[in-house]
Amino acid sequence: MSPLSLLKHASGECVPNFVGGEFVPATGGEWLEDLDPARDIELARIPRSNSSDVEAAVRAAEAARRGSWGKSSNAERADLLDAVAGTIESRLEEFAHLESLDTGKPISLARSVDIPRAVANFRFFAGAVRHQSTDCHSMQSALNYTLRKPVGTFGLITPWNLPLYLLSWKTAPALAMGNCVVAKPSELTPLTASALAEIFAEIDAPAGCFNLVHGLGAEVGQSIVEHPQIAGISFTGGTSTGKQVAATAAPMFKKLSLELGGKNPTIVFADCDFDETIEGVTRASFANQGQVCLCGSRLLIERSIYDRFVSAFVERVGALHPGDPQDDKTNFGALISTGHRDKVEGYAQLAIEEGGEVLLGGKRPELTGDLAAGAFYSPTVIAGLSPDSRCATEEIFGPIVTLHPFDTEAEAIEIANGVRYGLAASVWTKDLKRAHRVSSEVESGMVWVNTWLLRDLRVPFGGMKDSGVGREGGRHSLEFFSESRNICIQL
Ligand code: TXE
Repeated sequence: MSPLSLLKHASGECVPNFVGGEFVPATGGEWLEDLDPARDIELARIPRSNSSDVEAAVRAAEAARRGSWGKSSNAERADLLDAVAGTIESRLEEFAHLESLDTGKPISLARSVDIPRAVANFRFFAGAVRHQSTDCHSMQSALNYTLRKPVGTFGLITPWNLPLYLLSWKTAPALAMGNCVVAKPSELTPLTASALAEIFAEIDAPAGCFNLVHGLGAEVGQSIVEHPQIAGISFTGGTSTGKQVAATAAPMFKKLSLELGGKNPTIVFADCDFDETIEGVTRASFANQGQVCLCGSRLLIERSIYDRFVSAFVERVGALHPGDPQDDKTNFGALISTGHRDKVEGYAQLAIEEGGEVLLGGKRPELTGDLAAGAFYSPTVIAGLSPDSRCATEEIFGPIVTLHPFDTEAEAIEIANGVRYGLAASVWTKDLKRAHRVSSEVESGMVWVNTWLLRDLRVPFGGMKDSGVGREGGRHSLEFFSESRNICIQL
């Protein structure tokens, strides 16, 4: 494969599915348009697959499980994942280009975060399974040992904000543990998943261990979740979709991991390191145009530094300028689609109706040329809203943050916990005891102190309340993607 073939999809060609090690068109012959959100023009066409295509992918996966893949050793699978990692890494620039085109994110972000983290995910789970150990419990009269067996074929359903990164976060542990997968990326960002399929083909991965079916969530996604031979679903996406996935999968007793939305609090105390906090909070608020489920969209600030903090924050955010995602210097890209931009814009309007004051942004930037039609929205800072207003409690998933002063630690915790979500939080303070106290009281799957999005791949990743069920990461992923089997031997 020449390096440039990864980019061929970005020229209006119809991207194929990948089933049983072959690139195949969808059986129905229908297709969907995949757009460049920065220009609102067609990038590629993807198959609008249907349940027959899902059926073919599941059959291919089940055949692989009965074949050589089902008999592979941990070391062989680890080698495969390392080969995937190495090949992506050698094409990092093309992957970054493709991801930036498809999502509208700045290429500098795709190059420094999305693609390197996808590489790291494959490498990490290669190492984890290569060095895996299992439990042994000895009794006086017997010995127990616990094996971890593959579960079967998993459906992996992923969203549009971090396409390759999140797909690799599921694919790597699923394959490491000897399962097969049928992946369905978001129909809005299908390209790097197809590029990943090309890598599996290029390195001669056993046919059928990794299958990719493109299409709409309500059609392909739903068919995957409903399929009786899909043993488990790992889903990342919106909370309402997650509810539907759970309602379909739970009565079939499928293994289920749901990583859903967030409305994450960023809690700034007066004793924080001011400059570092401004920098960290800006990133936590607006990374990937605020389209990361971990972004802190509610900024709670201790009243004694509120005015000083807000003016420094607004000045710092003002240095983010929406621009061409493909330009190396751009620090703020496009949103995922004009439809999503309209939703974000609707929330800015709602904020004004709810009594909020727009301190920065609140409008579309004026871009010229082919970017004029793009899905851009300026980074937006809103003050004066009640913490229980709709804008401060509903997930917007875009570049809008709301600011809320607080007087006491207890009040900050009460505001932080006053939403239906519980995914991530960050706490900014130099007081170590306070950091421990607040982190322990905030209802959240993850809390960062004086930092944000610092990831160790071994730690549990996931949320509570409406932010989801289950944890990914390290042994949590290895356990989710396997069944434990205890064997007790009488001595
Ligand atoms: O997510 P969807 P969307 C949030 C965010 C965003 C909202 C909607 O609030 O505005 O979700 O985004 C597939 N059965 N997050 O519309 O629809 C779909 O094709 C099976 C948070 O993209 O949940 C896609 O592959 N699958 C999030 C995936 O589900 C179905 C990141 C996610 O799409 C399906 C992205 C169905 N019935 C959005 N319907 C995060 N937490 O990271 C859709 N899909």
